[in-house]
Amino acid sequence: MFKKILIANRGEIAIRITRACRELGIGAVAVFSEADRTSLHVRLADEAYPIGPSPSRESYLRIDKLMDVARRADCDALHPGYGFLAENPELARACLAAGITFIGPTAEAMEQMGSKTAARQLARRAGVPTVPGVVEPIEGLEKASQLARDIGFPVLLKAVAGGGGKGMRLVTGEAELPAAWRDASSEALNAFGDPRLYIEKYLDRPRHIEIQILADQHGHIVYLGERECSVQRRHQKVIEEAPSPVMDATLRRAMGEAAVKLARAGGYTNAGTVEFLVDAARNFYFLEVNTRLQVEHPVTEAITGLDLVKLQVRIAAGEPMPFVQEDVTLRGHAIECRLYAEDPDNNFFPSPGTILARRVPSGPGIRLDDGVYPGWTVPTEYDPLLGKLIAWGADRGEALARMRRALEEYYVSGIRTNAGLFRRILTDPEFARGEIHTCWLDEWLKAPAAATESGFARSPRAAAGVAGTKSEHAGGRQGSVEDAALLAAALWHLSKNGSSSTAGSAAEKPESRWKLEGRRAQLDRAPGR
Ligand code: MV4
Repeated sequence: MFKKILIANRGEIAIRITRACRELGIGAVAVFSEADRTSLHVRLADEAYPIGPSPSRESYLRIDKLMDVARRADCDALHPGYGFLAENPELARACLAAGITFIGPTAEAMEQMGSKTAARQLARRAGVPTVPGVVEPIEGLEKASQLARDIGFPVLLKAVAGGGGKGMRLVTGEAELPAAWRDASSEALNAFGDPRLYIEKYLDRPRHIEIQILADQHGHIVYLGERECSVQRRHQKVIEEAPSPVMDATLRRAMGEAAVKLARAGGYTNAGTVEFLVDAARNFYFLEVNTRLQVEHPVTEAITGLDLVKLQVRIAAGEPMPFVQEDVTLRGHAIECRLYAEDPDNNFFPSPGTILARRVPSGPGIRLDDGVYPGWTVPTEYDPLLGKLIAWGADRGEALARMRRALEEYYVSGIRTNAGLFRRILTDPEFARGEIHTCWLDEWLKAPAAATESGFARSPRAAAGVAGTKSEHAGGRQGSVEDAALLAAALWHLSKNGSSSTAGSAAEKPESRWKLEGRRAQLDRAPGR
């Protein structure tokens, strides 16, 4: 087993990896940029080394600096976490050259999966269903036009180097193709330095369901069930859960076995995720492979009882898989909310700043993986993810109820967070029924009236939070008797409980909560209701 692992990351995931190291009796070595000098991941590690200025280009993305620290600190392995260099084959190569074990797949496996067309070719060869379309980059507009007619509109243009929806364009008819082609390829060139595109049949409102796989270096590959990740905003996951509400044992086995087949064909090792689109008829189509530990891995851990990071480390050290597929049993249901320092009522604008106070939820079925503490300033330089709140329950209903309860306990002051948004989503009837797809959240956010109605069912304590910050409540609408009554009730609540923490449970975004109450009151007065 390794003696010391360099953790080439920051924030909650660096802490998650440090925890695995501790449990395995392995030293955890942190790195930090200037902006992260006082960050929690630095404090919790055994050793910590500076790697340069705050911009990630000059610190967390510098392979030379990471390798330098790994050598100086005498590390025998490196864990890349997610983001930054996690899927960069050059880091895996540099590790190999320095005699340091990269905790992840080989550079070759990462390269193959990095090209979306190469991954599609691999899937086709392995007999894994792909969306109808091409597996080679398209040469030019004329060729694209002919292919689009063959496939049949609507089609999607996608970037060969793609990811995150960049360089992707929906084309509903021939006439739109030239402009879409130009836009998509210049966007792809900008984002990835590679303008090449391919083309797929467009699926209407599919779900995003991904299979977690684990492969050791001795040819044993298992799948650890799926994660439903359809609740996304602009291609960013917001809520994930496991199992998927649409899954059954037959489909799970079919998708799991497809994922394993693909991994085997690609010579894949360590933890990975095979993403699929699933249509309304529950046909599944391979989308892409993520060659890293994912943000949402805890929901899989919650329902399998496995520790994915420890398994990654043990597999990288050459140990055989400690169990077989038949041993993998899924128990209960888990859901994860990504807590961000951002303002949902101001176009999700990042809200960095100093955290003044924080109350962490706990109790049955609750896990909080975060990387912050009161007095710490959320840096402006990086993704403003504060952490992840995970709820487990015996079934989906219990998991959702526990998540709602935990979100009410959660309180942060000094910065805005998206916790209030989760409180609203989690009371939405469609969400509660699991009727979600990849466009669901973007549409939900565009329909404030629907969100309002579904977002009403909240506790009296949440209402107290509304008045806890009185200044912004008017929000451009007329005051009313209802407002006055609500305000009085909330103030009474506050005075009775005294401390600001009581009001805090829902206080990050008072303005919208006022609007919610007000709109609901108006709806109640409307004729016919
Ligand atoms: C699609 C699709 C519909 N049809 N491909 C978006 C990002 C990229 N990874 C793949 N994406 C999609 N590909 C076909 N043929 C719809 C999406 C899509 C999506 C996929 C996963 C998660 C969220 C999404 C949001 C919008 C569109």
